[in-house]
Amino acid sequence: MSGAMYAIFLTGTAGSGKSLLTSILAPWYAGKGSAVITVNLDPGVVSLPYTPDVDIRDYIDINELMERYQLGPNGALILSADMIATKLPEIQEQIDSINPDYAIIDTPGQLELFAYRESGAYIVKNISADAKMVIFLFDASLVSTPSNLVSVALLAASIRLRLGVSQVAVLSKKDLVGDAWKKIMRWSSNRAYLEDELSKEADSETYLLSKRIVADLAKTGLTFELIPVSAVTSEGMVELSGSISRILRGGEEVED
Ligand SMILES: Nc1nc2c(ncn2[C@@H]2O[C@H](COP(=O)(O)OP(=O)(O)OP(=O)(O)O)[C@@H](O)[C@H]2O)c(=O)[nH]1
Ligand SMILES: [Mg+2]
Repeated sequence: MSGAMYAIFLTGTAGSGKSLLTSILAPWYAGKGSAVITVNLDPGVVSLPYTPDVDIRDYIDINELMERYQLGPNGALILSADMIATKLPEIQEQIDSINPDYAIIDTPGQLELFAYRESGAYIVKNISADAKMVIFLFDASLVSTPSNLVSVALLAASIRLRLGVSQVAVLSKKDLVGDAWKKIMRWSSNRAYLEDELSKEADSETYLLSKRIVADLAKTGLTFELIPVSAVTSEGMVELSGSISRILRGGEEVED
């Protein structure tokens, strides 16, 4: 063991499967002999499919915020998201005291609260780890049309710019969509095919815009090579952990 600590943030649209993937990534790495912890950064979550080793809810109580500041649920969510950054010292101290090889960090369901306000970018930038990366989940049930895929790809690119760390793109919930994942994979890996399918689906204005977006994403290297994964059947975990290793360890494949 090298002694390095790696931080992996799970991001994606609401309900895309961040928490469930967190719950299977941790035992996956543990099964390879790595020391791994889960970190919940969602102050508003009621129940989780795993027991977090470090939990922002120990420091931020959303019900108390609602009462103390007379806020509705959305106001409390915004305030709690903004408060996440102020709790970084406590979170960091807890992580350091465990000193794991991997910290799997589950982020709030409301992507825009985490990624577009200051707190999320602050946490990603300032958390202390030897290497950091983001897994962005493309929900297979959401990217069911070519233009939906382009919209979510644009969101992923925007998260890449906001958070400023390398990203692995996952097509989540593969088991839920029958064979449709194959078509999604073909759209995402073959630009000419995607453009052709876009031209059939969308009105001409949407088509031209989508085509420009796809071309620009490709040009800037902000492409999305999706890894199809199911957190229910564990399909795709070998490929996903391979991609994670390549990013975290700068290309070299290292035995755990
Ligand atoms: N069949 C199937 N269901 C999944 C998979 N991943 C997640 N789900 C289900 O999708 C729903 C949302 O999953 P979560 O893991 O809570 O998603 P999330 O991104 O953490 O959601 P929020 O934090 O609320 O935004 C749950 O009912 C999960 O059981 C998967 O790979 N396959
Ligand atoms: Mg969640």
